[in-house]
Amino acid sequence: MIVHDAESAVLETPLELLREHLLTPKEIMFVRNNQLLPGALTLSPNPSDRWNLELSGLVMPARTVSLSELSRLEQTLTVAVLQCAGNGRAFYARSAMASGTQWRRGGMAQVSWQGVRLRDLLDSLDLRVSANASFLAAEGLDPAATPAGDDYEQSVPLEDVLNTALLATSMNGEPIPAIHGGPLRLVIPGYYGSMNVKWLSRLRFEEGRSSSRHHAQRYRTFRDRIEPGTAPDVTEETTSSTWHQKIKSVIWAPVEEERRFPGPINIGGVAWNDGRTEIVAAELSTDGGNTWCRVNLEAPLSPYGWYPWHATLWYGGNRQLASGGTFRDLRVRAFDAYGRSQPDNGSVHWNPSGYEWYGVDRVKIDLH
Ligand SMILES: Nc1nc2c(c(=O)[nH]1)N[C@H]1C(S)=C(S)[C@@H](COP(=O)(O)O)O[C@H]1N2
Ligand SMILES: [Mo]
Repeated sequence: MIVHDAESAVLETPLELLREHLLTPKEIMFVRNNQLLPGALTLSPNPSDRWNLELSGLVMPARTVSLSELSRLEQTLTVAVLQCAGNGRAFYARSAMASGTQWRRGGMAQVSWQGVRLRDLLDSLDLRVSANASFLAAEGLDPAATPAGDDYEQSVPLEDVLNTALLATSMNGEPIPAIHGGPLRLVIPGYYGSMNVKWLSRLRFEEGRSSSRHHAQRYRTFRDRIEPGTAPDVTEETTSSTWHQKIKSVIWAPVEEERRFPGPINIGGVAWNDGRTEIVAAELSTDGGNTWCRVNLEAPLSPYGWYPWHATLWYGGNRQLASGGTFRDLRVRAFDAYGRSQPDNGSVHWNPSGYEWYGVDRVKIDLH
């Protein structure tokens, strides 16, 4: 793993490992903790048999739900891409460096989650949510990083997630590992990783959004274009939360600066988005973006999953290069059914914290 922070555990998956699996095994799955956790980061802050999920706010009656109660309710299985909103942040440095972990492409994973859909939980426990409740606030049990710091909490639009959000207890067919939020995690397929609150302890149904710094100040992008390197004030009017994942594709083979010799070169990667609109095509350029051709796109395991794509480039060799080698610029971009794609220059969406990078992916390979 690429260790960005060993103390709190911020770990990125190298592409050479990520591309080996359709479902990312827990052993190589990226980790992003905002807090310092006790127990060497591998222990759940509370044992499963004493875990309670508190449901409060604009819901009647307010109550707690134990894990064994959850396990008796109807279970739903979903495959989804979990991606840190900061994945790709390092590429913003092409215009100005954004602050935070310099993730490249490996701050993501595709896993299967199992749990109880929020809608099913409310229906089967006969809970009534007030019509005034527009947001769902989710709180994790991890302590704030400093005594005065805010708890990790996020809110999401209730209506939008009611049928998709999962109170997940299993990942890839086994109990969710503690480091990934076990025993209970809020999983919102299609949403950025930051909204998938680990060690879920409380869900509040509310009229407004969470005032936690992690929600109100962090994990936001500016609605209008801002000058790279500047940091305008963050207000509710000028910024949006990192909720729905933007359409994105990456090249994960070959990897950056990989050396290739005459013969076929297998190029491949994945494309994905928020799962609300089908991805219909991906295009590859082998000449730095001048010309593009369609690549083979495979169906995803779920609308929220990766669409694998691949192409073969024939490299005939070039005697003039025999000694030195030369770089070839590969680029990929995906399109959804609405025709939406990725910006050629991802930095047009520059923001101080470097969230939601979804620029055309570029990889240089070294031809010999
Ligand atoms: N309680 C809690 N949930 C959290 C976080 C956290 O620090 N605390 N980090 C979030 C962020 S920013 C990301 S990208 C994902 C990372 O999930 P993973 O560690 O399972 O890969 O968890 C999210 N959920
Ligand atoms: Mo994240």
